[in-house]
Amino acid sequence: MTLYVCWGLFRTPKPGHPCRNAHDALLAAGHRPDIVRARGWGLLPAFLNRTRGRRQVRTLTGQDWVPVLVSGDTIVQGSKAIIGWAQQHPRVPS
Ligand SMILES: N[C@@H](CCC(=O)N[C@@H](CS)C(=O)NCC(=O)O)C(=O)O
Repeated sequence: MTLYVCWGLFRTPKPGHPCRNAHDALLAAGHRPDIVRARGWGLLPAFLNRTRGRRQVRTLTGQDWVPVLVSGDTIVQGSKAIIGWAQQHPRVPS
């Protein structure tokens, strides 16, 4: 499972940093996603946004916004959708 985030998982005042909120929800559901930083900035022209993470986000979703979760064949874009997914898919211990 991979979570694409912007520059990191820093904490901000409420309503909180979307990437951090998504990560917290995944942890609370028992997941330990690999983190890929997209860096860059979506409002910059594409040629200035050539990090590996950002290229992958574009390829996966056709847009630049993170967080994006990839779990198997499932792609979930946006913190609220990821939080909902995490609540519905708690990790089942093996
Ligand atoms: N409503 C979105 C907002 C997400 C958001 O603000 N993402 C920022 C990073 S924290 C972003 O992708 N900004 C554009 C960019 O970094 O290119 C959500 O909750 O997921």
